Amino acid sequence: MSHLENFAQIVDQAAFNCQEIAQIDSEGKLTLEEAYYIQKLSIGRRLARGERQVGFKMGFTSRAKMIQMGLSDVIWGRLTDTMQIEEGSEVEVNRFIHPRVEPELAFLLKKDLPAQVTNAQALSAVEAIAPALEVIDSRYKDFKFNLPEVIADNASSSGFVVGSWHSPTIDFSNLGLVMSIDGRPLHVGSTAALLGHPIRSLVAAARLAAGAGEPLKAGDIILAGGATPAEWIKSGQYIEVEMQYLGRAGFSLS
Ligand code: 0L1
Ligand code: MG
Repeated sequence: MSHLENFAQIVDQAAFNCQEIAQIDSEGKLTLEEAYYIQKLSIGRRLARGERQVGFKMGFTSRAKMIQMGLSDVIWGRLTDTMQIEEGSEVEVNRFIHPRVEPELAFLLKKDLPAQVTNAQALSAVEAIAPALEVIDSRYKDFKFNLPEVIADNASSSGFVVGSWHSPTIDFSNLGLVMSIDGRPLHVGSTAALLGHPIRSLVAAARLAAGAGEPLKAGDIILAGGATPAEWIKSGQYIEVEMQYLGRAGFSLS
């Protein structure tokens, strides 16, 4: 087994067993290319166990966060069917290590997308949009990682909830949203936080997924990125996002 396969096994087993791990690259030797290869191998292990890939997640799509992290591009990860949490349902907290949640906009595609598309071409491939929540649950101890490490760890993605799908014909460039826990509003934001317009996140997803040899396909779900800071969550809470015109998406943790 190569050292990259070994790293993929370590992050996959951490996710599978809900057990935190030490950083795999504390000396900062991994390249971004190697990190994405580890992610691919690690998700490949899930697919080999029978999971199905249903789409992609985009990360660090807030320009402020990108600049703060010294990044020049967004990051991405893969979504599988077992990561999806049914809207309104209850999930056990022991399915996670130290979960946090962030509000997102989700896209559902009706057409395949090649690597290079304009905003208008990306929009024409969108079947529907929905309010969503992403559960991020870094497998690393104390949520501490460098950039290649978080990429190798599927960009911290662990779960997601999607609300009702709506036609993308409304202007979704600047929809207000509120994320609340147990009815208490914690973060207020806008879809404009996603690269200035969420469609740019989909354009970036098309470029990055095709660049990795896995172009976006009809039926894929794309999470466009966190629109506010993420919030820690714990057992007994009900977590919800309400988005202007699109309604709510939520789940509870038991
Ligand atoms: O925006 C994102 O979904 C990035 C998540 C990776 C970083 C983190 O775990 O905070
Ligand atoms: Mg996210």
